[in-house]
Amino acid sequence: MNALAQRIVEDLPTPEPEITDGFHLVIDALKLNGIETIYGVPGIPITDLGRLAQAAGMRVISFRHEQHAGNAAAIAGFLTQKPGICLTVSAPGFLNGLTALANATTNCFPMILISGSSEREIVDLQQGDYEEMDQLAIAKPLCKAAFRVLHAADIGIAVARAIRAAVSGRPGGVYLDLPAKLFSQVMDAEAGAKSLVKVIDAAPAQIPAPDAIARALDVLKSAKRPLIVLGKGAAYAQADEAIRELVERSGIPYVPMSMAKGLLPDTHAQSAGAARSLVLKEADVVLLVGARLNWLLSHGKGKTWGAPGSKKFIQIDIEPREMDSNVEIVAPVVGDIASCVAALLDGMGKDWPTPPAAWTDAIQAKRDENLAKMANKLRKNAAPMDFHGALGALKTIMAERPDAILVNEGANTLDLARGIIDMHKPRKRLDVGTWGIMGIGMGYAIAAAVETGHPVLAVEGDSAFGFSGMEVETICRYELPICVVVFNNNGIYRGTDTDPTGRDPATTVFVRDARYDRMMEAFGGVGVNVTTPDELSQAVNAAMDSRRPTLINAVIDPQAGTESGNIGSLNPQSSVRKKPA
Ligand code: ADP
Ligand code: TPW
Ligand code: MG
Repeated sequence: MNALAQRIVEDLPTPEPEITDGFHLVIDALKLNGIETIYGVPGIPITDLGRLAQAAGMRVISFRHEQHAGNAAAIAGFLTQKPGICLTVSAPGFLNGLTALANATTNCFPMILISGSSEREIVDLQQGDYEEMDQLAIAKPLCKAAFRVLHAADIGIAVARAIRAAVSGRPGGVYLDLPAKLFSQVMDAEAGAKSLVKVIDAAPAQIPAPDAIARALDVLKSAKRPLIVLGKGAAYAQADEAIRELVERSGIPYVPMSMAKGLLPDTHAQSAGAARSLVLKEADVVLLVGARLNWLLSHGKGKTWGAPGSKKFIQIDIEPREMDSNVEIVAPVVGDIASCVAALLDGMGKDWPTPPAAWTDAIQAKRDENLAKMANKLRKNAAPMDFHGALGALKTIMAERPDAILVNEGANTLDLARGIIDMHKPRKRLDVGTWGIMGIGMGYAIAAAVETGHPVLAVEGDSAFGFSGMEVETICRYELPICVVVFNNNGIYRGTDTDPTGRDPATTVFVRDARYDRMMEAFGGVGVNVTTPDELSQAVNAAMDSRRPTLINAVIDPQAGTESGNIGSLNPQSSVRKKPA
C-alpha cells in the first residue's frame, strides 16, 4: 500500500459491526443446505426475499398463481430428494399454495411452503391486519409438520427442522410461517452465521430388521405366481440399479404404478404392465415396493385381486403404519427402499429359483395379445384424431427421446397415455398421482425443465390444462424447453353433452373448437394447430429440437372419450332423470 492509501485507510472511521437480517438469514440457511431454487409469487412481506435470493445467486422462478409454484416445488422434491421450496405471501397467497402442500404430503413428496404472515399480536386479537389469518393453525392438519419463527436467531434451526421433517422417514410437505416483522429483524452477522445449521444426513438410512427380511424371502420363495408392484416410492428412492437387480435376479414379473413407469423400461421382458388385470387377479404372492394399497390398487381386495384370501402381500415401506392399512401384510419390511432391496438381494443369493414357466408364459401370452390388439389402433392417421391415433404418435417420440420428461393429466388423456406411452428411464413420468388431481400440469412441467434441463412434453386434457394454463406465460418468460400438447376434445371426458333445458352449455363442455395454441403465441412462444397424428409428430419433434416454448392444439374427436376415463366405476350416477320443467 502506498503512503497516501495508508493515510486514507487510517482516517476511515472504525466500521460498524457487520449486521445481517431475517431476509439474509433465510437465504443463507437455504443455500447452506444446498437449496438453490425457489418457486413462488412475490408480494408483501416476501418481495425482498425473492429479490435478495436472486441477487444471492439462487434461481427464483416467479409464477402467476401460487398453486402452480407449489406444485413445482413438490415435484422438484420428488425429482431431487431435496425439499422443493415454495414462497408465498400471507393469507390468500398462502391458501393458494396450501393445496399444493397438501397434495405433496398425500403423494409423499418433500416440499417446504414458506409463507410470509401478518403480525401475531394483531392476528391473535383478530384486529383485522392486512391479509390476516392464523396460517399456522390452518396448515397444521394438511402437512407433516408446521413451524413458526419469531426470532431471527432461530431461522437456522427452523430451516434445519423443516428440511429434516420434509425428507426423513416418509417424505411430505412442511409449512414454515415467517411473520413480516421477522424479515427486518437485525442481528450481528457473525452470530447470525453461527446460528445456521447445515443438516447432516437429512434422510438417514432405515435398515430393515434381519428377521423381517428372512420372513419376506420365505414367503416369496413359496410363491407359484409371484408378482412385484413398483410404486412411486421406489422411483423416489433412486435405488434404480438395486431394483433392476431384484427384478432380474428373481425373474419375477412386475407391474409399475404410473409414476414408477420407466424404473425399468416398459419394454422389459418381465414387465407385466400390458397384462395388469391378469397378474393382479392371479398372483399368489405380491411384493409391494413403495406402493400403497389405496384406491389405485383397489385396496388390495375385491374383483381386481381375484378370490378372497388368494393373496399374500409382502410390503416394503418406510412408514410402519402403512402395513395392514387395507389388508393383512404377511411380511412387512419397514425401512428405506435402498436398504431393504439391498438386504433382500443379499438374502436371495445367486441361485434364486425362477418362477414357474406356466406363470410367466401365461403372462407373456396375455401381454402379446393385448399389445397386438392395441398396435393397429395406434397407427390410425385420421382427422379428427381419436386418442389412440394421437397417442401412437407421442409413443414413438418418447421412445426416440428417452430423456424427455412426460407430464400427463386429464381423464381419457391421462388413462390412455399412461397405458400407451412407454417410459424408458426412471422418474420421467409425472402425473396426477394419489389424488388424481387436475392442475399439476404446468407447475410440474416448469420444475421438471428447471431441475433437469431436459425437454418436457406435457400431454394435457383441455380441461386439465385450463387449471394451470396461465403459466404458459411463465414458460415463455423463462424460455423453458416445454412442449404442451392440449388434447382438445371440447370438454371434460367428451365434448358432446347438452343442457336438457337448452338454456346454457352443458356442465362438461367448453367453447367449441377453441385454439389453445394462440395462448402460447400471445407470449411469444410457438403455437401450432394440428388435426392428424402426422402433423402432431412433426410439431412435437420440431418443439423438442428447438427447445422453444410450444403449445400444440391437437384436435380430438369430441365423441372419442368415455366418462371419467378408466375410473367410471367410482363415478356415482343417478338413475332418476326428471324431464326439464
Ligand atoms: P403409487 O401411487 O405409485 O402406488 P404411493 O404414493 O401410494 O405410490 O406409495 C409410495 C410409498 O412409498 C409411500 O407409502 C411411502 O411411504 C413410500 N416411500 C417413499 N419413499 C420411500 C423410501 N425412500 N423408502 C421406502 N418407502 C418409501
Ligand atoms: C382439482 C375432476 C377429473 S378429470 C377432469 C376433471 C375436471 C378433466 C377431464 O377432462 P380433460 O380430459 O382434462 O379434458 P379428457 O381427455 O377426458 O377430455 N378438480 C380437481 N381435480 C379433479 N380430478 C377434478 C376437478 C376431474
Ligand atoms: Mg377434454
